[in-house]
Amino acid sequence: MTIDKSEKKVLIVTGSILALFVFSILYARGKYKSDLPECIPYDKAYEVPKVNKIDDLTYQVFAVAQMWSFEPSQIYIPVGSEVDFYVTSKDVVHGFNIAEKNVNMMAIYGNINKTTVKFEKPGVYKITCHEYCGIGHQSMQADVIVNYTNTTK
Ligand SMILES: [Cu+2]
Repeated sequence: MTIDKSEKKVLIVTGSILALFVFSILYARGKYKSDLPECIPYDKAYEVPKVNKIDDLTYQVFAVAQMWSFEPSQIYIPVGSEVDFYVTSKDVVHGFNIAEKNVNMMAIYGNINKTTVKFEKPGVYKITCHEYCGIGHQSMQADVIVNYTNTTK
């Protein structure tokens, strides 16, 4: 059994493209420390928006998206904090993107997505919805305000 020359070429090209894709994923994972958001078991407690202070530089944020806002809408944390975001939605599917941070998650009803972000530089980091969710979509924003010591409850 022989393989046609042109079939051989197609196999080589396809194999090279696949290898390039796999390499790109591994490279991005290493260089940009990209990670998949964690999916954790659903619990009604996550539907109550809040900021929990674990210690001076460790916080938990229960972020709740709903048409058309995020709660809490202002999150105050000191510089150098590490924040665990637990994201859910009360209605439709929303997006959860934090500017300048490698966070691009979905907020889904009945689901909790978790990610951890470290804020090393002071500033205001915008959280926006990047999944079209209706007429008020463009006004869905919240702020992570870094370099303050008081926290929203
Ligand atoms: Cu939206």
